[in-house]
Amino acid sequence: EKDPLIVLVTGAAGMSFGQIAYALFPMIAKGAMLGPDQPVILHMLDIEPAGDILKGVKLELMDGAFPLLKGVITTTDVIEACKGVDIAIMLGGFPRRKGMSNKDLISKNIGIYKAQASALEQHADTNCKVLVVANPANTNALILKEYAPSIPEENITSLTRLDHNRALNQLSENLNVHVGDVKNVIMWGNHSSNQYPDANHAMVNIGVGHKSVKELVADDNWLNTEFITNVQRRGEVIIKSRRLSSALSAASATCDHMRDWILGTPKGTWVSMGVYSDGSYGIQPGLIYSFPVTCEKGEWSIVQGLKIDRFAREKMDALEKELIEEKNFAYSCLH
Ligand code: NAX
Repeated sequence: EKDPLIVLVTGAAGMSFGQIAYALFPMIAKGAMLGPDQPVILHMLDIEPAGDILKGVKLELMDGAFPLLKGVITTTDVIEACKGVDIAIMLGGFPRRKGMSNKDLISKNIGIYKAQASALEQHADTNCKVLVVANPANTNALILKEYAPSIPEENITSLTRLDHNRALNQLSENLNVHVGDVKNVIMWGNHSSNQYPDANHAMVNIGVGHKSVKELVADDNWLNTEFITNVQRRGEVIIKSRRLSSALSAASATCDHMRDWILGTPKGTWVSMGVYSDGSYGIQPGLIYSFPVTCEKGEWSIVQGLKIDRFAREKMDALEKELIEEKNFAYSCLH
């Protein structure tokens, strides 16, 4: 049997907004994140007022009698939470209240990400892999990187997989094909209300090979209009109807992100991840920017050489600009 991996989940009580953690734990405990033969130990961190809730969730996890789950620690102490961690899923953060701008949110989250980054740097495994989900996810990841300089920069990523999966679903509905037969959309840049799903390179499995989405779609214009707004607004639609924000789809996307990163992407398939920009596609190095990536043996690499049309270029640049502004603002609060 493999040695267990220690998985930290922050925001583990899922106290208010959508409660992603509550949907995520059974997935992790059943092997959906790290594979059906990989035992795990969970470290659940939340803030003091959520301490009791954490204990309740732990009781339920114990009652799940999951064969892969080798231990559960609930804590409100960031250092205890980070000890020996192999994988860190950052769901915790200051929640966006009505009327709060992105800047307000960034300034509220800086202190939190600074403390958690230092604790990870000092107490986690040296090769710890980090996924930031809490918003603003790209910039939170950047702050984390800033305060955990000894964690390799390629180990710090942010989530755009939920948007990626939503885009796959939109294409599948429009083309009336199964979502499992659609691949290679791209989320470029920032997880924000201006997010850009790009289907220019997306493919559909038609049984005897693949056809491009562009070839199959009845109205070419749809890809640059409704398709984009449908993906952008999906979160709001879900909040209206569920009265809570997306949780099971966010948890599933979180598992997809980590599983593909650690166990590898299928041949011929790429996924979207917020990663440290190396200047690919002319994007400023040093931003956490979402790119199409393939993964092998626990390492991601950015898919190179895709042809970018003018429409996509403008969107990519606008999202880069947004991230530069967030970065500059965050750094002005730091230094
Ligand atoms: P919840 O409000 O249900 O849970 C967040 C938890 O974080 C709460 O239990 C809270 O007590 C805790 N927390 C706050 N400060 C903390 C700290 N300093 N240390 C540890 N825990 C702390 O939110 P949920 O719906 O689970 O969403 C979690 C985060 O994911 C939010 O920031 C949300 O905006 C973000 N999302 C990001 C997505 C993405 O695609 N990147 C999509 C889903 C999600 O909306």
